This record gives sequence, structure tokens and C-alpha cells, in this order.
Amino acid sequence: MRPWLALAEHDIAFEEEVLNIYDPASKAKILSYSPAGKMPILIDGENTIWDSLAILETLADKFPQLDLWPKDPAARGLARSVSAEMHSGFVPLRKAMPMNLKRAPAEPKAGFAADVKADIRRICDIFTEARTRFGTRGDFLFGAFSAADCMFAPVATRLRTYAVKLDTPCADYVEAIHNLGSFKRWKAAALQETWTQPDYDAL
Ligand SMILES: N[C@@H](CCC(=O)N[C@@H](CS)C(=O)NCC(=O)O)C(=O)O
Repeated sequence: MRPWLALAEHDIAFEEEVLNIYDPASKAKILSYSPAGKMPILIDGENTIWDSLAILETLADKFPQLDLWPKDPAARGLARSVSAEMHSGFVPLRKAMPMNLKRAPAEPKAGFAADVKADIRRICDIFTEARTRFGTRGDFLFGAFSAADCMFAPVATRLRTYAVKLDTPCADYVEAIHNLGSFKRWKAAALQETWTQPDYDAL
């Protein structure tokens, strides 16, 4: 989803292959594209790039005119830091609140454990800091849509589908992600999928 949003939001032409990562039969196909055996994977001519943040960096290099990272060095530094923080952390939240766009918004059945609450607090602090310091000229973390928004889009959906109570600035940012044209297209396609994930639906 993350690099998909950057490509789609900027109308960069690409072909998409959708694989069910929970179907064991997909593994061989994924491994045929990338030795890491994980998605997403971008194939750009001779270059294969895997990992959502690596793909976003590659797109930022290839399309510098899109300003996928903010230009201002301080904003850029914070955008990269919080993107990396999102990428490598928040394990309790990821486990307790897996992304599930089909979920009818409701709190997790087990409630919010202390470590999940701490993750949510940190994520909201990130939203507030970025929006307050650098986001005042637009709806996104750094004003204009950026790679950082791609990195936080999945968690923005989780905050909504697990009915997390947010203060107004954080709720407004979650709304901005949901209002992206690219996000709406992604969600519409996701809702058409017939695959189910019972262990996610049980939470
Ligand atoms: N750090 C990686 C995470 C990659 C990852 O865990 N991808 C999952 C889907 S979100 C996957 O491919 N899982 C399939 C598997 O582990 O077999 C990224 O964001 O690109």
C-alpha cells in the first residue's frame, strides 16, 4: 500500500500484480521476484527493489520533481526519522491491530494493552509534532503529501478501524489520509477482495 499510494497519487504508470501473502502458494512467486520473500516489490527495468521504504526512496530519487520528501532540511530530517521509526517499530500495535480495511470500526475485543496504548500515544505525538512544525500549509504531516504519509497510511487505517479515540488534530490527519484519491482507490479494490483472514477478524 505505501509505495502504491505514492505511485497512484502522482499518476506514475505502473502495472500491479496482487498476491495473497497468506496463501502459502504465493511464497514461490514472491521469491521468484525478490530473495527477501516479502512484498511489496518494485520491478523497474533491470532493477528490483523490495521493502516499502526502499521503494519510496527509489521513487524519490527517480522523480525528484515530486518532492516525495520535504525540501526543507529540518522537515526532511524529521520525515525520514519518523518514517524509519514507523517502519521498524510499533510491534505491539501491529500485532494487536492488524490492518483490516473490511473491519467495522470497533475497539479490539481484548481492549488496548498498555504497550499498544504507548504506541498509539507515540504515533499521535509524531502526527502532532510534524503537523505543528511543518504541516501548517496543507493537510498532511509535512503540509503537502509526502513519503512520510505513505509510511503512516496503514496505521491511519488502523486508528480508524479499531475505533481509537483521537484528539482533533490527529483525527483530522487520519481523515486526510482517507480522503486521498489514491487511498480511496486502494480501499475500493481491497473491499472487492474475497480472501478472508480469520485470525485478524477474531481480534
Ligand atoms: N519491511 C517490509 C515488510 C515486508 C513484509 O513483512 N511484508 C509482508 C506484507 S505487509 C509480507 O510480504 N508477508 C509475506 C510473508 O512474510 O510471507 C516492508 O514494509 O516492505
